Amino acid sequence: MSSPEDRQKDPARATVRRILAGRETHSPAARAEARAPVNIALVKYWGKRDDRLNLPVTSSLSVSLAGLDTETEIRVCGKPDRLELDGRTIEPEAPALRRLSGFLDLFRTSPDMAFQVCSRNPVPTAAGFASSASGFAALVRALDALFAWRLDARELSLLARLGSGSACRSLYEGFVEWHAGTRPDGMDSHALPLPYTWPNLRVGLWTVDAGEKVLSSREAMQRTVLTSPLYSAWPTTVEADLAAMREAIRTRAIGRFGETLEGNALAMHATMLAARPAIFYPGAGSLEAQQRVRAARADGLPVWFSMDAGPNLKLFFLEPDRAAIGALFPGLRIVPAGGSGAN
Ligand code: 2P0
Repeated sequence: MSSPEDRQKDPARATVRRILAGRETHSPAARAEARAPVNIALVKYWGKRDDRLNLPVTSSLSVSLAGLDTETEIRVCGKPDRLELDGRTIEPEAPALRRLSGFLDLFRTSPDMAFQVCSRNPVPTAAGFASSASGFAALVRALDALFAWRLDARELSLLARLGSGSACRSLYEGFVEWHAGTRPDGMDSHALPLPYTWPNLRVGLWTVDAGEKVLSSREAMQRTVLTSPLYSAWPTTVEADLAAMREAIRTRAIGRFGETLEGNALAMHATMLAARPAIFYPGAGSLEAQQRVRAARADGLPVWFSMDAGPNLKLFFLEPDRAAIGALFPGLRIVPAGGSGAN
């Protein structure tokens, strides 16, 4: 008889079976490696309609950060699974390794097959800089190489979603929309790139605290959906913000872009504040930095912030304002976003 955990995984196994149906089963290579970019949501994913398949309540829209990739190497080894993260060996019972093993269960071709995964993140792990997203995206690419499946980006996006919802967006560069889909089996819930670029868009990563977050976004999301009286307003907020954001990106309208992303992030945090018990990710340093952004804007500097499930800020602005913003936030890590391409 299958265990409760196995039954839980059933719908995820069904997704994997459907995607791999018709692919030749190759014996795995000895090792493979792959990379995938960090993505930051401009219109957030917050809440699931199915937590076994990571199916979201709403669509979401993100931008991938150029040159900020998680790099992952995978090897087949004897049991048990092993994980090395940023050069650190993870303890067998640690949540990160249990989660990884649960995901790898979907792909083992024999019961005693195990994997050794080494992953290197360009940003602090689990501090709200979205490293689980790039981590699972890099992992499914590495698995694809290891087993020589040759899946396309849509199929890889579907698989990455099973590991972590937002990972399905890290399969693409530039602006990306994760379409929520409507099917109960989730086969229409995957990301696709938007056909727009914005070459002088910049993101500044402002680290308030690089420590691990206290409450995982998985738990926070679930508690918000179940207990927050403000959650019922979230789907309509997202729908309006998605329309505004697509248009702002298409026309490169920085004011509308900034107002929409900042408003969406604050609305997401408002749903969490009203959860019982309340969820509050910002620390004193985050609130002070938010105030600095507002004051700069009042002085005429076009800069906006976003925040995820952690205390750190992401600042959005255009290249000509880089020096002014760097002076305001000394040591700010500035990266290009919005893809390359002709102006
Ligand atoms: C996002 N976040 O859209 C939102 C905004 C955090 C705040 O997606 O449970 O790690 O693995 O599907 O993807 C973080 O949640 O959650 C996240 P699971 P995930 O980027």
